[in-house]
Amino acid sequence: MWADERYMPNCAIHTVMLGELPALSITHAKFRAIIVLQGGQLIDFCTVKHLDNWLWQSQAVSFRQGVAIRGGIPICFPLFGNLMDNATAVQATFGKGMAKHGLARTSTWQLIEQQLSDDVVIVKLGWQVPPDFIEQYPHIKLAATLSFQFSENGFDLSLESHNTSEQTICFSQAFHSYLPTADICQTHVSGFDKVCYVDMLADNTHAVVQQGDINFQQEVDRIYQASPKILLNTPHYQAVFTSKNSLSTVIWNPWVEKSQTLDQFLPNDYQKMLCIETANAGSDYVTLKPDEKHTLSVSMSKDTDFFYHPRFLNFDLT
Ligand code: TA6
Repeated sequence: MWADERYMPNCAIHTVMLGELPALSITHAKFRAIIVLQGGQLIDFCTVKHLDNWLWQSQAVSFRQGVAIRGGIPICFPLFGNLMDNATAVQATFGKGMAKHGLARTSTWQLIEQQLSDDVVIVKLGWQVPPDFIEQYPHIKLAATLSFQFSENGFDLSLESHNTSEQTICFSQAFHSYLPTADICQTHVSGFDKVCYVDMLADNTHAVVQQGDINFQQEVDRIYQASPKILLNTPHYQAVFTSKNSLSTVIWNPWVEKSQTLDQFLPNDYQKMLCIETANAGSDYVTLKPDEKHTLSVSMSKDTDFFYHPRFLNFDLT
């Protein structure tokens, strides 16, 4: 039974200002979350059991209008990465001029729905398509809704895209999730054994096969061609990620040299973060005919029993 926040003093959604940007601060007896309306970007989430921020943000982070925020979960949409690294169908949809990682992460999202209960909070945001997008692509009409569901077990995030134009649209996308670690050298990502990936740092784009866990001893920027259930192992916590309607996963750590080129990124930040990005990216993309919809989702939980359960090895439990 859903309740209104007036009857639930422990549970509330308030608008706060972070630098130049308005954000939704969600307080609940069992969890906390902060979503910046620019980019619809979840930058902070914790539960009573796991009180540290589950998401990483740089100490050099800044909250400025029109500038992508370094941390949390930036939404890359309707393009992941540089246009030229995308499939030709995506390039043909947008032509030249689409900004790296798309426009959604720097556009404003508007609160369209909120539901508060004893156990969960649901927040839905609608994408305000920026005027320069409408001007540049008058023939492309893409509506998008972001849905967050928070609970004491973790959170679910989904991005629904709806093609409201009269032509087919091909786009790429990612939840560019920044995650904290106490030490990147002792951090391992499981779930990708024998999965092919494209190394974005190599000259060629031939797929390489992953052997065992993903470890970090240098810059890593890879598009894995699958979205398995993922276990993140760090020295101070473990987390499980499950996704739907994603056929690729990006794993990224900039290491030393690349760090120096990044905005809002301190020299040693690379030691304390990594990105696990639920995506449709690289050779993978979404095709929507007129009036079709697609929903990309990810869930993050620190209940790792699920990952180790024997049934997990053989069945898709999602
Ligand atoms: O997801 C990995 C990546 O595409 C990298 O190549 C890297 O440059 C990164 O995203 C961050 O991009 P940004 O535009 O936020 O600096």
